[in-house]
Amino acid sequence: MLNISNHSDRTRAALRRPFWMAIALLTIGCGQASPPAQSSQTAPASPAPASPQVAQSPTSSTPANGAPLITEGDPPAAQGVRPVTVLDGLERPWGMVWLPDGAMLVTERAGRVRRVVNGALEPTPIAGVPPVFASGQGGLLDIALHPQFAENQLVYFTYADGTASENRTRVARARYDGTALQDWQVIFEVTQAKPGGQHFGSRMAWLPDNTLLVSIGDGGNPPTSLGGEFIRLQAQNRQSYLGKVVRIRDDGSVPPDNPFANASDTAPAIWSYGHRNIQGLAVDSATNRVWASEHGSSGGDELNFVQTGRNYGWPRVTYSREYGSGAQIGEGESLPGLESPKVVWLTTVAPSGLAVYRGDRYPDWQGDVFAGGLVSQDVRHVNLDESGNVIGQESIPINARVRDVRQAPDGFLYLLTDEDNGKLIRLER
Ligand SMILES: [Ca+2]
Repeated sequence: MLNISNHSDRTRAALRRPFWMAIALLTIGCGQASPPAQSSQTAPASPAPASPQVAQSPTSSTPANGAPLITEGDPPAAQGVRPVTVLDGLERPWGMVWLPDGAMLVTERAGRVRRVVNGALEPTPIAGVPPVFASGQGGLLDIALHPQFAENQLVYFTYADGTASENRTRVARARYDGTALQDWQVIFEVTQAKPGGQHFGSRMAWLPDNTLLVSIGDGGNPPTSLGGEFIRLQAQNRQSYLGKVVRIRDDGSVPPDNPFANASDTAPAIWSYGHRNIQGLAVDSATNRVWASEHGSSGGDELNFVQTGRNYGWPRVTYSREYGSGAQIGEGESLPGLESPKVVWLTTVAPSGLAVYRGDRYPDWQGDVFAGGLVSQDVRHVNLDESGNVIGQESIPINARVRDVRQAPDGFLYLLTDEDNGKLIRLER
């Protein structure tokens, strides 16, 4: 875990205070903080240059209107939460779903789908997965069931396809007949091929109208380039699917009410843009709000409230810095017309996996967001009020890289750890 001893005395003092008081002290106004230069994704942050201010009282405004909660170091640790290991033996698991019969399907990045029955991992992977580009951050990634899976047995996957020099994120669906995956069908893919093994995204989340949101990464860090410029600039190119959330129908076609469906200069599946690399995406089943956790460059990871047609800024605005040099990226931290995050984590979390809790196992967590952290090796519990405003956060330490966080049909939150011997973990209280 990153150590709070690296932070300023004021921040450290804040972290010793009771939870809500600490949150108030760690909440600072939009645009008033400058992130410290950081030397690498895993390096501890430098002391915060900002003066913590007392937070505004939560308001009834929509979550689009609040200033970000900007945090540095570890939030206060949650009390009374027990991570219980259900099983291990998963090699770099990435995503998971629960079937109507209670069994689970879990993806492994190398290109396998594993089944869990009665809490036990079956030794033989599910047949029917084509080869994937399993290198770097690429491989077999997310998995989702069609909302009418019980009738149509359709399972959706995201994955990296191609070679080290030409690859892209794809979305496919296949029919799970109870034994194997049949009729694997690619329904969407990023138009441009890119080189390297970085920033594929990719998470999926269904909207209530049975359209599918899919997050696509920006293609990679400098010096990864496309067309003679850094590929990350594609996140602002509305003719590219890199650095976007796309919205498609269940067959991959473009819904006619997409925000840019009729704009001749915009790729029609784009739903939101200006994203670096979203690996956590969840729809609140009660409010239909869409939340996404996004990797920043060095420092400055984000939790965003994502709305149709909006520009989330990357790489024009960000709280994160260049790896190595710590140089500013783009034009600053925020600009008019570009959406600011709801939470900024100046100390790297490397967020992956996201759930908005709507179960009955933890009544006081209703409607809150839970974000897995690869580098922070925890789950960030972001406390939201009924209007979706961020009113605090705490850390649930896991002591392993957390790749995915999901609410199961049994009402518990489950995690996958990103390890060669990865675990399925249930959070109990
Ligand atoms: Ca952003």
